[in-house]
Amino acid sequence: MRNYITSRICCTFLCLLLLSGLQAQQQSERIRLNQLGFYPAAEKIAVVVGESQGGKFYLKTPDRSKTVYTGQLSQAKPSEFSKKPTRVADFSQFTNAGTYVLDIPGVGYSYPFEIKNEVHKEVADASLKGFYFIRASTALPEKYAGKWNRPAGHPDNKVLVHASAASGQRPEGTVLSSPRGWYDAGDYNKYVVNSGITMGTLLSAYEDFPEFFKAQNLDIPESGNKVPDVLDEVLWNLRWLLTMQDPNDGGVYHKLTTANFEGMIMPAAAKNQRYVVQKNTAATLDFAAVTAQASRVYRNFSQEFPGLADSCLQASVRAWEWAQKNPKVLYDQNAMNKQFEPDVTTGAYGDRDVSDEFIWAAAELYTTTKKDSYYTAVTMLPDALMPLPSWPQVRLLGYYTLLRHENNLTPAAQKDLPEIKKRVIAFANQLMEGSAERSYRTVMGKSEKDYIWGSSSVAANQGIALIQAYQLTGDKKYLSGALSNLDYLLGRNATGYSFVTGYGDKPVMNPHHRPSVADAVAEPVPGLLSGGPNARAAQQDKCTTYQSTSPDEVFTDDDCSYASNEIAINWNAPLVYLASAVEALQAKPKKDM
Ligand code: G3I
Ligand code: 9MR
Repeated sequence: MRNYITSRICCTFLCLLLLSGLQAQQQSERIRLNQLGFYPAAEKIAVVVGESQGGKFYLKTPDRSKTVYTGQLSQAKPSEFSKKPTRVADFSQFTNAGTYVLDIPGVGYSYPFEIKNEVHKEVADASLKGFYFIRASTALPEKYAGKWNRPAGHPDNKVLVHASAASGQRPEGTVLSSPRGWYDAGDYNKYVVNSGITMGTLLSAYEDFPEFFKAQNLDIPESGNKVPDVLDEVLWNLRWLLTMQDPNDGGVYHKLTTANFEGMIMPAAAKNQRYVVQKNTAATLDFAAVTAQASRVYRNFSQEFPGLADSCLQASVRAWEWAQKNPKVLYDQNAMNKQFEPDVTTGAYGDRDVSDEFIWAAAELYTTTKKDSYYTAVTMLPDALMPLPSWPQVRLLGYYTLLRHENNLTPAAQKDLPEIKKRVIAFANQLMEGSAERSYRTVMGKSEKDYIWGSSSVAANQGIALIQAYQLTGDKKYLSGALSNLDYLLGRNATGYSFVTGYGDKPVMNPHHRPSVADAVAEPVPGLLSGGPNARAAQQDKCTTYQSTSPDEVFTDDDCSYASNEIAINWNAPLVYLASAVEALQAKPKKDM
């Protein structure tokens, strides 16, 4: 009996000890890392945020029974924006494939993550498949869309010409058919300007890494034809885009939209009248750029798509000519609403400077046709600025294209190429500056200005610029920099979220995305990139659930938050580029990653 009691006491004591041990070490969201994992030979960084005692960290098997690597946490350092203490755990030296957790005494242990080749393959595929999920004018059958299947919405075969877009041949109220395309974002409208950079980015991803995309299978209805899925997907939007040009004069409508945003309903339930609105120079030039690039790319698939490349080029040239005649027609929604009925209150995408759109369109038309007249029609290097690509800033898309085709250009461009190359590398160096000393060790976050509406696309577009520099120089520091921003998007950031729906242990769950809100599925539509922290988000969308005012933390995983947690095609496209590029490059690196 005494033995029994003693053993019960011992057992209880042991259990308590074990329990208290377990309580002390719990999974901790304070350990910020790429929640998917790392390539074996790449840099591997985690950041501990908040007070911690420092000392050693342990890389362990997921059950924490075995330690495979021990390292030293860095000195504490205040985060640049919130001033919270941060420490870095760098375990880059450990290269063995497997699944692990980081165990940090006094803090807890991390989400499990993998070290393996192709660690970003699934997210690269999913981010492109995200475009399939936001196709307009079609049903998504279960076979391809799984539990996110839905009936068709927005046939867009009875779209009206808005008063702002009326012309002699197409007076107000003319009925047009303009089906297909992708929904822009959390809303259901289709905007030419934003389609421009999106398609340009996806087509450039294909032009830069064709082998990667040729091997990809997204399980979309067109998979299995002889065309890479990325080009099938882009074609869904291209077919729509081509209908946005007025065949009578070559000008391009700004957008296809309802007068006001629809409610948070499914596509099939959204029945409000849709319009095409005012032609303008930015939309027309973005159209010219993309159709010129498409002509070049789809020319290699002329058996599958007879006539497509020629139609694209013809459309591009006509758009270019319209813009030459109408170089300063800006889209000003407020001014438009003073003049025409009904008022249009959906996304404005109003760009006040179209000089970069001229550069991009000229670069694409020139590269496709090799006609010097396009190149010389613009000042290709008007100043030393290198603005990061975004929907109103497309100059660099033109530069990237010229560099990509450098061996196949005429002397007109050849003379500028060394300077353009120099500027892209200098721009990459500028982006890299200070990233090794920054608390999160990412290129993203150098300035508060990185945290704008759609900041995730800032991180992804910085990544693309760094990939360009890597392609030009072969210097692996640029590739590491690009990867640091992918790490940022997948969890190594001040919010602790993976910004890609469906990927990571703590992914965003409640994006401002109508189907994700309105369907009966708990999980949001997968593969979509949330906009991310935005210093001014609270003022912009008036959501009341923000927890912080630190620019890198102004984010709320709440569907009220369109200024920090919407999704959008021009954010997903650079994610596709970045994730696909690092995958392609790790499979066939110029040097070790
Ligand atoms: O141009 C100024 C710049 O001069 C200034 O330095 C900077 C400081 O923040 O602001 C710049 O303007 C910003 C503009 O984007 C251009 O980047 C505005 O403040 C900012 O409010 C604006 O946000 C845009 C937002 O629509 C509101 O118009 C986002 O870029 C854009 O991605 C977003 O797009 C919406 C569509 O309208 C509708 N569909 C959904 C989509 C995603 O949210
Ligand atoms: O849903 C809209 C989103 O796509 C836009 O980015 C955002 C800003 O233009 O506007 C959202 O719509 C909101 C509207 O502006 C104000 N009323 C509430 C709407 C959605 O909840």
